[in-house]
Amino acid sequence: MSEIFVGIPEIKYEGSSSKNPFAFKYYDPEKVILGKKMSEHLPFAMAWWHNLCANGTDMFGRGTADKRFGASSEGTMEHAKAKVDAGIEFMKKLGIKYYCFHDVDLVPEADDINETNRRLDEITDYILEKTKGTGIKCLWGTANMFSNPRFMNGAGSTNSLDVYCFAAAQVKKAIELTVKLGGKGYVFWGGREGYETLLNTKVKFEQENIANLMRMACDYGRSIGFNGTFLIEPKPKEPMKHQYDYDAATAIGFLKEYGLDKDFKMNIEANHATLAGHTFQHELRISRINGMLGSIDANQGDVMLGWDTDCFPSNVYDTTLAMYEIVKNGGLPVGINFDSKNRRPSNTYEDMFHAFILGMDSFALGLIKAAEIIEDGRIEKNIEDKYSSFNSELGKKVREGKATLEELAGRASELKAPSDPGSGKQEYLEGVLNNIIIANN
Ligand code: XLS
Ligand code: NI
Ligand code: NI
Repeated sequence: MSEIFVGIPEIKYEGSSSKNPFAFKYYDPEKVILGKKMSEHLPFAMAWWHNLCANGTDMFGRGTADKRFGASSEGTMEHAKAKVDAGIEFMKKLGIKYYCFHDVDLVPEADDINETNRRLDEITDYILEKTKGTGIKCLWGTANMFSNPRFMNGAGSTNSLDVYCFAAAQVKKAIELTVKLGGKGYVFWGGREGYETLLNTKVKFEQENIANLMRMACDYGRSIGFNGTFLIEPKPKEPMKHQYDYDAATAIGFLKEYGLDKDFKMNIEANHATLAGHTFQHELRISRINGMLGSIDANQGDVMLGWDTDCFPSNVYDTTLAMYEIVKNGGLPVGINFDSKNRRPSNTYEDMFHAFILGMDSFALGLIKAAEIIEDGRIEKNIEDKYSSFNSELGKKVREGKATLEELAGRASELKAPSDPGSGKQEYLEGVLNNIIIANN
């Protein structure tokens, strides 16, 4: 097979002083941080859809990037195979070991689901053949239950039993493919699972149907040997006005309500967090403290635009605080998927590589800085000190749930007025963070 990304070399680590546009400045896979190699801390994945399918088409104009990768036309099995060839060469050149996919990213969808499934079997055989001996595997798979017009009223939340059966069939096939490709996770992102108006919607009915679909997915997945993690990817809106998996807290509550919390964890996407009015770190923290942090979709939004722009992550403050949560979580059971796309005018093969170099370096630098926050200790010590009044005898009783209102009221009465709870020291702490992030690397 001939080279597709001609002239683009394997991307190597050269250090922060390198000016080579095709080199990593911070991502050094072999470097050991907090006792683990960077490559183990950062299980990076390529999103099939953004990298190999998206060509820059937007609501106002046609595509700007040629993603045929040598195939004579788009929407054919020849093109599907060219995408596999391109994807593998791309991952090899960057040293990326994982990819994520939707069923319809891999092949053009046929009018008959049986033919679509046959195409999926053919392409996944091809992927397995081409990745043999490379160490490249699937990170997670999913079914696209939002693009086809049949899902206009929802997939798991649809009003139509026929459509519900098609959602089930796609989930079944996508789990089978995920297992076949060695995937560690299976994702539900509920793009159409929500509503436009309550004037035509039975909310409880729809939520119960979604939960039943997820329960069937777990039962089926476990029955065919899927030992990985099922994931919900919360998003508050877009495409629907209101989506049921609004944010991590909402999705975790839903999983607990329907007894799915043992099989599922969260796949947190940075840009979805900001759409929900949260920081990325907030969503990671809420997931982590509930034992539900499974995977991340790495990208970033644009405050000036305000929609899911899926930009490649460049903000090192955000990646540092994200990696802090991930390190504190003991790593991620699944991994780090770049659910990110080039901006429309960045339309060359070189731009595809620059985007991943940016994203991988931003996370590598975030990891380095997160380790420094932990080793430096000032921020964590301040938090310990802030809550230290609970180390007293009475404080311990409260923590253990053994105190009574009478006893606490008795202490308040003795004190007459409480002591000053102490400064939050926010500006001091932000200065410490600056000091750590800006210090030389
Ligand atoms: C869309 C989502 C989607 C999921 C996978 O906003 O991020 O790309 O990650 O269906
Ligand atoms: Ni995503
Ligand atoms: Ni998204």
